Amino acid sequence: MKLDVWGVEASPYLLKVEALLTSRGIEFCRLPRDGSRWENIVTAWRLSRARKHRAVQRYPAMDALDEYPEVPYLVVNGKHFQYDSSAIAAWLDKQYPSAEPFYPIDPVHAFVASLIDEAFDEYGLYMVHHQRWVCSASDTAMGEYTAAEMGRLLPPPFPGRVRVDLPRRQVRRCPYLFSVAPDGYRANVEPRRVPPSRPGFPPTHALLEDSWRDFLAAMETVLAVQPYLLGSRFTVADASAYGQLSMNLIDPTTAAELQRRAPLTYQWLLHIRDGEHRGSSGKTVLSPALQALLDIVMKTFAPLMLQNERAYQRAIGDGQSVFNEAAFDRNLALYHGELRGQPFRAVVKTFQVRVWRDLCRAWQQLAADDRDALVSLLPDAWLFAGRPEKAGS
Ligand SMILES: N[C@@H](CCC(=O)N[C@@H](CS)C(=O)NCC(=O)O)C(=O)O
Repeated sequence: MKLDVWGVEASPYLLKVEALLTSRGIEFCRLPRDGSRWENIVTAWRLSRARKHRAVQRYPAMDALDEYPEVPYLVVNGKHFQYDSSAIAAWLDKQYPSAEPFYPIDPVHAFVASLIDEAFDEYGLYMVHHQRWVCSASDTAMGEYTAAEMGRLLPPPFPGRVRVDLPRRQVRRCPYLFSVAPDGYRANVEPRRVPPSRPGFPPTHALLEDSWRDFLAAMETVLAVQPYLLGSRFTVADASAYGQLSMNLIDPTTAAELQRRAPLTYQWLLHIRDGEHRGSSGKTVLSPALQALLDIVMKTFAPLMLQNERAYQRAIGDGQSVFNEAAFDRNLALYHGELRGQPFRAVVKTFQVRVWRDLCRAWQQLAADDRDALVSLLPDAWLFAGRPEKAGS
């Protein structure tokens, strides 16, 4: 079987999928960067046709709550496509059976691995997107990287447009990705690169910056005592933490701050980027050093997902049928919430409903003893049981 990835350096999920493949010693090419123009054109055409016919698969099954992303995709034998980085990890575990799977065999460890994986995918993304377009606004190299990669697919003058237009688009999308500037926010960049505020939306810059610092401090605590989040071997939790945090390695201001604040994490990101995690092995463990990471996950990701789920229920009850970015752009399916004592306003995201339901289902499927063991590690574990207590406090 021939595996390739379709995506760009700027995508944290692409970096995650690459780290998974490398960890298993699977050879692959990154398209379009490493493909010939012809191979890239054929793959782009096949992918767009597969997306149109809903033939892109998510392992083990598609879910109506999911949306196809722009990137990344796993390309199987040049013509079949898989999406969703977490599902790809599960698919790799099935296709390339290993005694040391990305999803640990121990159900408690597997639950924690999924929780960390999804926390980085859904909340970590907001922190690192904010780092790129707000904290590294004046020096991110995202536009240059993506233009160079897309230049392997598109002829001039399109890559030049990508370099200029894509950063503007990503800055415009900051509020959709939870980063809302205070009114009158200024930055030393061209007007279309100034991170936007949005009427009626409380500012969230401080919330996202505090969260990023807390996640990094928690990573440092774990990496001071062990090589990976669940012990001596690389799991889906590491893949996701790596994907999100290493996205900022091409954002000089953030990369320098990351190295200063979290030197162990910075070295760890380079170690995985350079493929040195390949073949890591050993039993998974839940070490006490993981506590700070679990605490911050339960203070940010979990209450956000619960509030999104509840807003989804209300919106469905009101007859709403448009969600995600399409709704955000039309001021539909919005809700007010609170995270770490800070108010926010967001749009209902159906793919996050799916993520949260999967986690809650996994929680329910744990044996009662296993759940009890986790309750002492996960503050507010009741959130997974969906009891009607107050969320976001
Ligand atoms: N759940 C997906 C998420 C992928 C994703 O969100 N990709 C981003 C780019 S990194 C995307 O396509 N965003 C929509 C866009 O840019 O239009 C995964 O884990 O692979």
